[in-house]
Amino acid sequence: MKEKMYFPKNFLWGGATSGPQIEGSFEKPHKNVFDYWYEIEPDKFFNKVGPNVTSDFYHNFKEDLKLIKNIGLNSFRTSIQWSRLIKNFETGEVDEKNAKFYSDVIDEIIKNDMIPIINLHHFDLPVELYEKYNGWESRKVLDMFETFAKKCFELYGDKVKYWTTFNEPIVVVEGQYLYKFHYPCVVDGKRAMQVLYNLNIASAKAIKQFKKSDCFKNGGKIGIILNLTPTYSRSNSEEDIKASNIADDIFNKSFLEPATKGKFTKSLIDLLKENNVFWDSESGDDELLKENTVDFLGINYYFPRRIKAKETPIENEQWLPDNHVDYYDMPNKRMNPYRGWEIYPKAIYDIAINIKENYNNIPWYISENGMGVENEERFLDENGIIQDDYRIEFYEEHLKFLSDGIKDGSNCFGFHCWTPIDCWSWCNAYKNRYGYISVDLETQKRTIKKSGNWIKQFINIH
Ligand code: BGP
Repeated sequence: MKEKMYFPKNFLWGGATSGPQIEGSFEKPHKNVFDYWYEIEPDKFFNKVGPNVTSDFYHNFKEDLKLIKNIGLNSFRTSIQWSRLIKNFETGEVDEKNAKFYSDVIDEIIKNDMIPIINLHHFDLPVELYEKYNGWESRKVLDMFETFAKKCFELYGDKVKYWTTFNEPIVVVEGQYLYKFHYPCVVDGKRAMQVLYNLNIASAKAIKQFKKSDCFKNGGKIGIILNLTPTYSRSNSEEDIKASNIADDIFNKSFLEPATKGKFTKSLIDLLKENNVFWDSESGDDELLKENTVDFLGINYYFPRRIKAKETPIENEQWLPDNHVDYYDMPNKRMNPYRGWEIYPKAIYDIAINIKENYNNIPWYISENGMGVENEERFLDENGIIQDDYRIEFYEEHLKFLSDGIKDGSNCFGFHCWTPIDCWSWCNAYKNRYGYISVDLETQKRTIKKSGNWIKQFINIH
């Protein structure tokens, strides 16, 4: 018999998505970097499907939220698109129609007895802020982000109690400045490290505004969502461990430490200084970081990071993180072949214990976990229901390790799937589907998959 899993009372069972991945770009006053990239290079997107319509949440949100509630979820995360809400980035003047749209969405989440978690940035920098000011490289853009955050707290702080500043900020650094999967696809280690620093400052600035807001005074909480990809060293050799510590410093601790402890690790600072890629800062930044740490963490977990000492020649003329580390292709690892990501559920337990032991057991939740699979129509049964048993198995295994972490004292308050309803996935568009509920792109028809019925039951008995 399977051991019973344990999840505390009032656990948040939910699902996550983001504005740019569901809404469609209807009626937006500005374009974000993905809207623009699709316009100039549609070939970069799977089957040339762009962000224009996505799952059309803009028009369907009432029905969608009802469906999500109907599969038993009690909380829901989405993001407010900066490029949708704000008309004038300098003054923070809002687009009234879109301000009402987000207000209606939040009301509807609450009406369906779900707790809204609202995120402020999900890879969706307004493109003109890149073209005019170099985006996240510029302090001016950080100030504009602070203005946007303040506006959001003013507009919706009376209804939304859980806020997050950024989703996976390290992915912005990776995508825009290192590995070319977000527009403008720059490869520049020094600029990447400046952006890494600036995003931490932007998050602290938003938190500073939050702490001045009525929402905070009334008990609201603010966090950040990090894809803490646990780093595993190939062996215990000194060289492998050194490389894996460097990867951990650059890709995990670079946001985790400032967000929770208000400062960067000394080892990261030393590494960047030694390599002449240390960032520029302004006076007052250290205090800003120190005074504006998060109340909680959202952790997105998909796959582990396996590292070995650098063996391949360094091909770059400039400094890049990969000059220090090689990725270790572990034999016999379990893979999700569609997304190309390793499946390793135990990492969730390791995350739980790491937070407990090294981060003061700060409240946290799994803000994304899920399995993207291509061509799910293969699994349609005679009633037109996708039999996604692989997804059920994936979730059961991950939840088992989460439950173990909670039993061992980790302060986890929720589990959100990625994602309740199939949505658009950046350059992969609709290639891999993640939802408990499928979307037919031709008709926009929604159908609950087998996993949607499973999660409802699972929540019921836990
Ligand atoms: C996370 C992002 C999501 C989502 C998810 C699935 O990193 O926060 O936006 O897209 O990954 O990944 P993908 O869409 O690349 O398959």
